[in-house]
Amino acid sequence: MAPYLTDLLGKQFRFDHGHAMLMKKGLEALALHGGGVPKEPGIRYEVADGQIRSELLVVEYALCDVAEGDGGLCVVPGSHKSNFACPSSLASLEQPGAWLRNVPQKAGSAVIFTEALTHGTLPWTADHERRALFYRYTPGYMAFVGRYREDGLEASDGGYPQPSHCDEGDWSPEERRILKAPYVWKRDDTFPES
Ligand SMILES: O=C(O)CCC(=O)C(=O)O
Repeated sequence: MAPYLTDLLGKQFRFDHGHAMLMKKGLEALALHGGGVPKEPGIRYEVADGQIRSELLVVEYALCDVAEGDGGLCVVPGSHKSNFACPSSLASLEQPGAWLRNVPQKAGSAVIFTEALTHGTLPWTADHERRALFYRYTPGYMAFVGRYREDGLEASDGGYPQPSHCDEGDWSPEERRILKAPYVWKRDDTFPES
C-alpha cells in the first residue's frame, strides 16, 4: 500500500483517522458527497507538474464479499475532475442511474479513492452483514479531523494513538512516522525507500 500512498499523497503521507462500518440488510443510504467542485479545504485533487496529488484519501478494506447490487460504496466515476457541482436531486440518491456505480469487492481487497470523488452509500440489500474498514490518509502537512491540542492531550472525541500508549519498540520507525502529527519543516519521509 505504501507506494500508492506515496504516489498520491507525497512522501510524507500520514494516517489521519479511521473507522469501521457495519450494515445489516435494509440499512439506509448515505447521500453523495465530495466532487471536484465546490472546492473544499482538505478535499483537493489535482494533477500538476506530471504528478497526481490528493488530500484526504480513503483506503477501504472489505471484510466481506460485496457483489454489484449489494449496496454499500457507490461512486460517480470521474467526478473528482468535475467542474459542475452534483445536482442535489442526484446527490440524494433518489434517482439512481447508469452514472452511479456500486463498487464490487472481494473480502480482503481494498479500494483506494480520493474524498474529492463524488461517492456515498447505497442501502445494503445482501443477507450477510456489510463489514468494512476505512483508513484515511493525508499529506504530511495536513490534518483533516481536529484532534490535536496545544497541550498535547487528546481531545475527548478519541484522539490519535500516541507513542506513550506503546512500549518502546512496539512500533517500527515507519509506524511512528505514519502516526506523526501534521507538520512541514524538516519532516522525514514516511517510507524513505519508496
Ligand atoms: O463505503 C461507503 O459506504 C461510503 C463511505 C463514505 O462515504 C466515505 O468514505 O466518505
